[in-house]
Amino acid sequence: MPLLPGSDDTIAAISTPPGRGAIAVVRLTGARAHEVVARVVSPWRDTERTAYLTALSDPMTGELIDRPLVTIYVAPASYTGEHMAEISVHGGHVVPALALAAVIAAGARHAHPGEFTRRAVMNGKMDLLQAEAVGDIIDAGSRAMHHAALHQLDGGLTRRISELRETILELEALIVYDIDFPEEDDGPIASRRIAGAIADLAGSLDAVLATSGTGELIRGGANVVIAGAPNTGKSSLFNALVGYARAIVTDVPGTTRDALEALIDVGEWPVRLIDTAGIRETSDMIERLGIEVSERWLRSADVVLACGDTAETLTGVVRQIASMTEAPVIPVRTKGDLDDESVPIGEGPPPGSNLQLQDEESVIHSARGGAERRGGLSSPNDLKGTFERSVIVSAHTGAGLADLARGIQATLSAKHGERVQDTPLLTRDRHRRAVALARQEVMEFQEAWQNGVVPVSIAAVHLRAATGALEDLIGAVGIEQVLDRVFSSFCVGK
Ligand SMILES: Nc1nc2c(ncn2[C@@H]2O[C@H](COP(=O)(O)OP(=O)(O)OP(=O)(O)O)[C@@H](O)[C@H]2O)c(=O)[nH]1
Ligand SMILES: [Mg+2]
Repeated sequence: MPLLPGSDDTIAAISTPPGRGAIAVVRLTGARAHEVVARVVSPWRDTERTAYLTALSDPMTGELIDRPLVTIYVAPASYTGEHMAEISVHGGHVVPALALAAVIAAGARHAHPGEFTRRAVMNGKMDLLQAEAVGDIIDAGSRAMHHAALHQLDGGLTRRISELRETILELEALIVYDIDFPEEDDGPIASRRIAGAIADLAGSLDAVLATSGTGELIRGGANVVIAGAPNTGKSSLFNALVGYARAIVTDVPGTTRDALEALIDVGEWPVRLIDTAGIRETSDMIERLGIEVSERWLRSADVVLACGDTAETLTGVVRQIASMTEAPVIPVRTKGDLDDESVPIGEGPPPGSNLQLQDEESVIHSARGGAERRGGLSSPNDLKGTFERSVIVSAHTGAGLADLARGIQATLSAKHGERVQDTPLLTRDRHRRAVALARQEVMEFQEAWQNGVVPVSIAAVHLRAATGALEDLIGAVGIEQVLDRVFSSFCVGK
């Protein structure tokens, strides 16, 4: 039975990225997928899940297009749950396009974005969270995101959300029992049990909600902003960490105007590294706009690398930057190769050790002197903590870069807690909003139930809404399953 209007039509798409490549895959799904392929290939074989070599021709002209491998899948044992076919043709710009045109001419239509996975959801092959995980695996820019997405595809988050949903349904059953047997001896016990169940539920919802910070950080990467005065080697440091010459580097102060971003995968926490325009007073309008962008990034930073190219200037730079951001600041002394006391590669102190004790003392001293600040660090001791993380680097020799990468990871772990592998994470705003809504509804139920202003059966509407929010999150939850559960907690004969 088609679940969507028109979902019984057969769709086709090139499933591999465009451009040169050894192979490209044209994929079809729908009731007539096999029929369509049989019209364009010869020989045609209906052997399931066995790739075979055949000839693909234009169904109108009979002209040979390629010699592809064809694999067919018989419903429901396929990705979408429908009849499917995959035609593996040679890659490049021409053959895949001709192959797609051939299957369209033979009766398929062009697929919409995500339509294969959408059909998989509609046919119960996966839920919404798993469908999102498919997208996340494809888009993963880091091992951490890949790992989280794989866990989600495996059903990790679905199981956790389903458990929460079960708990709400159990609470609802308890309420129904309380309504039906108010005169029972264990009436007050039931009330205590209900209060306990609500508290447990709120705690569990909070625990899941608490993963959203980590989840969204892993998905988007932590914003690590490189900031400082012009010409201090920020873009050079950015390029050295990214691994290629992404940003323009010159000896002219004010080179970087707009902020540049790159995702780097240097440890547990994926990092979105941001190179910004050097901060200074300027009459150049474009540069000033760039500085405003730097200031915006500083406000949304998770960690800031405050760069100064001499020990003397670094102190002032750190204080200035700290006044512009709430994020932890790592002081970075750049161009370490120009400094006799710089740390050669491989001989640096272990990560986290104090590389700049002298500067730390001087900062504490000057901070006591009452420097003008607009927030950020609030006491000299905060600056002390900041300088404990300081690092000397050279973009030219690579010295200190590994220490800096470790320092960034350690700062993120200190801020967000150590990552626990294989715990389901809320990685999207949609997830967070759904669980937050469920929590709010549970709290509203508690209030209504405690106040006793409305009958409990009416207050329980909030529990239904909480369950609904979690069901929307998972998607594709069979309505029978919900109804079964609700009616199983009703009394016989009611
Ligand atoms: N010796 C040495 N020179 C460096 C190093 N890093 C950068 N430089 C030089 O410092 C100058 C400025 O480098 P940039 O990376 O453009 O500096 P920036 O901070 O991005 O400058 P703006 O974008 O203008 O704010 C260039 O001439 C670089 O070659 C380094 O590690 N060692
Ligand atoms: Mg620059």
